[in-house]
Amino acid sequence: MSFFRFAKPSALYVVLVGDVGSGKSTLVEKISGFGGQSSAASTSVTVVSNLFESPDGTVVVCDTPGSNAMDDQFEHNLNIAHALNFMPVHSILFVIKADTRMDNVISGIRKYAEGFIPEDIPMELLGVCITHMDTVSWTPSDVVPYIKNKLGIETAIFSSINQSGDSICKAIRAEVGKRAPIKITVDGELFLRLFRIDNNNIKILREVRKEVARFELMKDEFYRIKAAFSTSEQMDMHFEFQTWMFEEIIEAQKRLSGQNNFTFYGPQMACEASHVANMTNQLRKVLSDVRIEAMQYHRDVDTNFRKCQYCPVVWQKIEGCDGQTVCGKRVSNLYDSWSESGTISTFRFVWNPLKSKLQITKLGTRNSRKERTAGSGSQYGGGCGRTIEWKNMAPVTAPVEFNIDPSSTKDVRPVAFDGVMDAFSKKFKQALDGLGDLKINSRNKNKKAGGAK
Ligand SMILES: Nc1nc2c(ncn2[C@@H]2O[C@H](COP(=O)(O)OP(=O)(O)OP(=O)(O)O)[C@@H](O)[C@H]2O)c(=O)[nH]1
Ligand SMILES: [Mg+2]
Repeated sequence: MSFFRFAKPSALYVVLVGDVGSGKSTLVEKISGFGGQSSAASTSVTVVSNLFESPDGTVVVCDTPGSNAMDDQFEHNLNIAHALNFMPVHSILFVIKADTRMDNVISGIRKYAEGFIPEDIPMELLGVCITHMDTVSWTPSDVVPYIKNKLGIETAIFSSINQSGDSICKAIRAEVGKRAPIKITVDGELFLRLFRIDNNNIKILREVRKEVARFELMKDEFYRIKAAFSTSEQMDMHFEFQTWMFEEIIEAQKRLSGQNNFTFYGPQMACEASHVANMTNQLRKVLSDVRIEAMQYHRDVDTNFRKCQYCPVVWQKIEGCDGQTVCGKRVSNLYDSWSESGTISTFRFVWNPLKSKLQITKLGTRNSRKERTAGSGSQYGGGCGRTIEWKNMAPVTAPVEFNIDPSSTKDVRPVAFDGVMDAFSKKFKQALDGLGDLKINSRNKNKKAGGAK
């Protein structure tokens, strides 16, 4: 007999994910004392997410369907998303079966960790649980240094067939008990970033690889060509190049969709969108490298923000001295501090697919000082016009928009054209709502029964 109940506010919430047959349901049986969840079947046995509480209420664990199933991948991953959204998560434990060769386990974990982009999911949430430890001769201490130091995964738990649920709970408490849970909201966009639901179509996957290789090459070519330009030109070039790369991702998305006649309609929609999203994730990693490099140009800029003594306007000192100026006298962009002549170079980037060469042409220069006054609205561009002095201005915390990681690639949508993303998000939300509320299965009769949320 089971009861549905609220989770204790102090309960640790752990979501188990992993391949078919890796031992997720067996772990859940041990932790909760509920039987009948696991199976030796070759196809995924668990098809929806199920929540269970440990007898002492300290751990709530979620059993999810195998994420690599051949069929129903969308439904399986939808159920995992449902579990992640349920309540703030302490850990997403990747359950992996121990293999005689330790290397195979490590590469399995590496693939899992590399599948995520840190800005999509907080990395501290990712953990691993290696099951079937009774079938191998190596021990946890052989593998923990790799997991924690090399792969940067902080949480590692081990289990074997005869291990008690109590000792697994104890390990979970020890590994994630000190951490605050993190609220995750998987919407259509995050779903496509986190999960793959492609159909292993070799032709499509080959084209994806080609696009990624081309992107890598563009980046390498850029760094090679850039070296021949002056420092200030290099900086202007770098910022323009990352904008061009951003646009090229959308072009690559269109190419992949066109070559494979994707319609983003009907039952194939999720799979097609996932192919594009998978490619996009890989291209984002390349773009992120370029943006991280671009950040270097900001490093000498004084990023302190200070408030005008007379009006609510906040200023960032980008150039000039500590002496007097006028509130509202602004530089319109950061380039000025490097550009001695007050000009910004502009470039054109063209990729030659036949020669696999990038061509960069300098188009000319714009006068940045002219732009500075144009279009500023009022005479003092938003300031009060009174005389201010940096040393007299109160420091303030940077406005939210300045705290955004400049290397972030979240602005790249998984499918960025023709309203596909919005259509997918709508479908995703409908499907998620259709799953209804999740409930926590509990054996503990002494505690008040209730709904899940
Ligand atoms: N020897 C051994 N067998 C295990 C261990 N954990 C699980 N198994 C067996 O592996 C098989 C699959 O386990 P499940 O727990 O059903 O796997 P699952 O991850 O829930 O699989 P799906 O629901 O299909 O995704 C069962 O026959 C379990 O008895 C373990 O630590 N050692
Ligand atoms: Mg299962």
